[in-house]
Amino acid sequence: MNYNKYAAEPFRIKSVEYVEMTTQKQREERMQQAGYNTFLLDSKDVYIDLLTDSGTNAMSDNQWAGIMHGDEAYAGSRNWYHLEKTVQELFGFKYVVPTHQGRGAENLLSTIAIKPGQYVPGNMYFTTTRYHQEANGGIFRDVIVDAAHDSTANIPFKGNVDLAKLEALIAEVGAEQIAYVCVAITCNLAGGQPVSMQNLREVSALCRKHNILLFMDATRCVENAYFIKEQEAGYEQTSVKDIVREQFSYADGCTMSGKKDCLTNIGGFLCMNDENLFQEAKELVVVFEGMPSYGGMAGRDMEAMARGLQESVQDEYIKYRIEHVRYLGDRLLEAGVPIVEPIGGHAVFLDAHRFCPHLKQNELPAQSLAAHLYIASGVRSMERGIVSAGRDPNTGHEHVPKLETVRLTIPRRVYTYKHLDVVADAVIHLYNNRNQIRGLKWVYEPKRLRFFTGRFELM
Ligand code: PLI
Repeated sequence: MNYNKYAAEPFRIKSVEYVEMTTQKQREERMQQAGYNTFLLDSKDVYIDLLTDSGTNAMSDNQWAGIMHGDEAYAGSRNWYHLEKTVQELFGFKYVVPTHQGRGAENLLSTIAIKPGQYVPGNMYFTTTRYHQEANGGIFRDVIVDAAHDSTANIPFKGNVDLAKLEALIAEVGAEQIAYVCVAITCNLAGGQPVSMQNLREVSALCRKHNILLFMDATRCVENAYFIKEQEAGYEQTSVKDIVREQFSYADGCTMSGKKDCLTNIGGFLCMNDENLFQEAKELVVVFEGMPSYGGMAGRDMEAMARGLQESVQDEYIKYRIEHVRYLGDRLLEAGVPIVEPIGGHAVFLDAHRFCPHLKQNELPAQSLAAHLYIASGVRSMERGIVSAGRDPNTGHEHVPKLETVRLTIPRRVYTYKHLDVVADAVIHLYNNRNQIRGLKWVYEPKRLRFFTGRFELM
């Protein structure tokens, strides 16, 4: 393996956080106490935490300095104006509404834009996004390309919308029955797979032809932009900053979780160009989040986000970010471990179907694999398979996704390449002993977003 092909960190480390090591015996106990759900482990019991890249970013000295410039006024904070201006400049939308995190923005958008019984097509579901759509009477329809459901299809831009599927839905239900189209850039559950600029352009043209709104889930839009620069003809010389802005030029608005690409630990926002929608969102934000000049964020957090956004679009940072994740994936591929290919933006996804062929999907292979990886190594990961997919709210039937994965999610600017070696060695060791991984069964299934707090026991 050629280690030199991966970009080095474009920063140095000023502050460190010690983590505790545990023994395998301790971890067996902790995992059992946590009901074999990695969400229910205590952070102190985790050595390398790859549960999520959400809110787990390390901030820069410049962002920490911004924290001291927090203006904590209840209304009209100067940090809000800084954040609003930064988002308008980088994303190009007219209006911005702050929220406490991404799902706050999803709640506002779903409430104001969906009439019960309307469809919301999207490029594969995301848990909280679909929850809010369905809670407002919307019907989610997956219109992602088929290849996205196949972990072995190693082709670029697997997050793309299949235009034929979208056109067929419009013909089937009529444009007026579609609340809006939601395109996630990148697509998280497909493996952090990007959407090409050409696809965004085509989806936008189709939506405009039928007078349908197009909203993007901007959560990992900078990672998406880097893939476009790297892999889409004609963008090699374009800056990531310009690509980010072009992406959004095809949309009517976006929801954003500030906890990922914004390089902060909390926050989010909703953007749009339509003045009426903006008025409605502003009326509603005060009910759920707070004044339209903070939306659930502290002034200091808005300042950190404004500064983080500027840092996130620096070409050297985002190149390092993508290559850092790719390094872990390449190490696993080299050892023959089955993962979702190509390697996506924020995480490496283990393919639990191929990792644990001795387990059926109702034995919850990904949930069990995540639990066993923790027990073996202290590395925390997350199930992204049948447990996360949940149930259809109308029929009560379980969704059965083709992808049954464990996500090794890399926080931004937190772990070194050596940490990733520890993770790779642990996964490879477990893969070589995969027959010992036993199935799990439910002992407590929550009614909503069941993966967060569900409990299991070994079969
Ligand atoms: O966790 P929030 O509420 O700030 O954002 C919700 C959200 C929306 N869209 C997408 C694509 C996400 O990935 C997302 C949150 N993701 C989490 C928490 C994750 O672990 O992937």
